[in-house]
Amino acid sequence: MDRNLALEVVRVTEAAALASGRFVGLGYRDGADRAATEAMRRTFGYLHIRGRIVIGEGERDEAPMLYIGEQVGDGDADAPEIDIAVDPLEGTNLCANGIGDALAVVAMAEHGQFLNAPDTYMNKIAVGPIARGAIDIRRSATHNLAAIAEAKRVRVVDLTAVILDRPRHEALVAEVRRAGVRIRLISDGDVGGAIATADPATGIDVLLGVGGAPEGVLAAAALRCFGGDMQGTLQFRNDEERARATRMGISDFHHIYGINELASGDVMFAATGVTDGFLLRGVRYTPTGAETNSVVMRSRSGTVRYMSTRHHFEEHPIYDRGGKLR
Ligand code: VTB
Repeated sequence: MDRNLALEVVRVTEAAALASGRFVGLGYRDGADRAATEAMRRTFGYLHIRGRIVIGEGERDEAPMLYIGEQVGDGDADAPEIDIAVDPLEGTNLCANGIGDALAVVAMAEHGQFLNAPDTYMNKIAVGPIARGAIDIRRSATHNLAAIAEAKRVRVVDLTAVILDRPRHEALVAEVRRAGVRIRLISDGDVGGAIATADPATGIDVLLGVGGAPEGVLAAAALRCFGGDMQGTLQFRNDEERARATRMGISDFHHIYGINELASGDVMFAATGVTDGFLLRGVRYTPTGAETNSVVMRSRSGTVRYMSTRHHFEEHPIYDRGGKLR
């Protein structure tokens, strides 16, 4: 994969953030998601790749755009074949309600390197670089928290965990509290929560709990670039989900996926903030355009670039609420 691709792909997440940023706090989930998805898809057309969506908006019959299997990019015969994982608007509710940490996210890898995760749940544990190697999802949260604290040379009570605020996490939250660990309960957006573990400035040490499996692959791609660590196990709610997983090539329903099985090889990751978050500022519209804040990374080099971009709408397309370019 050409390393310049990482710098190109940020245009795609910027476009999605600029489009969905118009919907912040409007309470209109579908509009926000559609705007992000349309802008992202259109911008992919400018990339010199033969891209295939492997993690996307859903299966072909349920998603009009960026569905699993969709081809994106300029499609030139000499363009590299790339697998792409997207979440045009991670945290649709966050955007619709004007809450922090809504992100536009893309990860790319050479063909076959991402787990083709079915749209089921995944139990996850994610940490930043200092605690790499200290986690074991087979063990209790209490055990993991002690191991993470030891790796980070802090007391267990100095740690902060991020957990999705869901009834299914009642026992987990109680256990973490018993350990004395502080908790940031988040309403949505566990990709952002996982990424936050990699940056000491966020004060977040670990993500625990069950979220979407596709989001798990995106988080793993980001943590590969940061040098963090993650493990996940799929969780199925019913036989239909099991059947879907089987169709996607999964045979061992109890497999523990390490970070390199979720996202292997040379991985690129880009995210742009839609609303202000742990790591990134949200979109700001200005008299002449807008400003976005993104992170772009590659696993091979471990380079992490934070990028502030000033967009001029007179020179370049305006992204309005319809997600249309004018
Ligand atoms: C998480 C989170 C997403 O879904 O994966 C979560 O990252 C899991 O699903 O932002 P439930 O909402 O069913 O718990 C989101 O909240 C929405 O896609």
